[in-house]
Amino acid sequence: MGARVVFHIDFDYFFAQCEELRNPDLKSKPVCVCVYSDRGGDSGAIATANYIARKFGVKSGIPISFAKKRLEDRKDAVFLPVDFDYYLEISENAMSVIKESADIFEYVGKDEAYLDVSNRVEGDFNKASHLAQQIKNAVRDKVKLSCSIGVSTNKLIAKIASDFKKPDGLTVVSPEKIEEFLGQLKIRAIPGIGKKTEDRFTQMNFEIIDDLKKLDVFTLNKEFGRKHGTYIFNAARGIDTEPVKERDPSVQYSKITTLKKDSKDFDFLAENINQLCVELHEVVKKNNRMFKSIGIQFIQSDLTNKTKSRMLKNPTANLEELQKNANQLLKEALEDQKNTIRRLGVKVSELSELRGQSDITSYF
Ligand code: DGT
Ligand code: CA
Ligand code: CA
Repeated sequence: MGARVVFHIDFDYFFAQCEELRNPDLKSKPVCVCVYSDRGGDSGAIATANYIARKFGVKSGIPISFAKKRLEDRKDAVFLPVDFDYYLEISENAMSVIKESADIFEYVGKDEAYLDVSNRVEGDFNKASHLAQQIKNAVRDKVKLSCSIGVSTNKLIAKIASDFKKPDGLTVVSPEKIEEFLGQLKIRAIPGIGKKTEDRFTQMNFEIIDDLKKLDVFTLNKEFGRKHGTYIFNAARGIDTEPVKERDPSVQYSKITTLKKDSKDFDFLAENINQLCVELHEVVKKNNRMFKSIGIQFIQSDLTNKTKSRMLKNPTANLEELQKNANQLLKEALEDQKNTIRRLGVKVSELSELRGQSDITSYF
């Protein structure tokens, strides 16, 4: 087997860039995309922000009120609510452009994908570099979106490389450059190394990936457990054998809401579930899909998660059937429920295409 050539493609400041796309006036302003909780006011968190807003310290996950504080001096700052359906539409358009250039296409999420292109570039990193540039151009021309691409011999290094130069980056790490490229990076550049692991290494006076090579696999396993330890050992050396696996976009649709009050009362929750089903059904209908699996999700007052799902005998696109099943799942899930519930969600998966305009109306 020749050298693998793997791309990781990640759309830049994705939700915020989508907002700029439909309103180009936003491009010169700080833009924050917000997940408002239904509790009113500015309660909620920032999903993402464009690079102008990031200069002021706004980033994913911080409370909306913090972001407003940080952008106090920018009277032109814009705060918008998330519009997932619209982002999904842009994502699907961009993904279908990208897909054409892949031997194997693995959808990861709305804004990222892996491509195996080993065959079509014949293992040649010069050709790979050209192909990556072509993809960036095509996505820009056809969808008006900028993305960053990492190119290397496996998924791990490709992912690290796509993040290396952002936005609008292209980083090619050919086999002979891997050691040099990885060695100088901060340890947290390795995906899966969070704040906790990073802090442990800081205590040992380790800062860059080269420092990690001083530790043998036994020491790492003892410190972080066998799975994580071995992963870190291999990652520091750029070793990753995970294949790019064919996976298509839109494996599921979901809707989630923050309840007006924390509760475990069936009637109150059922009312919310039914409304979520209506909204979810709209998305399913718009995307011309049927679903075979239905699930519900609780985020409980202590922020722990609980899910329950079931598989139907046959795919359907019917709202009543969705509501009936979601209600049954709710009843079952509440049987041994101790905590009250803060957020409630419904999802459908095992999607298939609903073909033919004529039978759409009869199905819905
Ligand atoms: P970048 O760094 O230019 O790739 O920026 P993004 O915004 O594309 O960041 P990324 O790739 O980490 O995340 C993709 C999308 O996922 C982002 O546009 C919004 C969403 N997202 C990321 N982090 C969070 C978060 O902490 N909370 C919520 N609600 N959404 C998030
Ligand atoms: Ca991104
Ligand atoms: Ca991403």
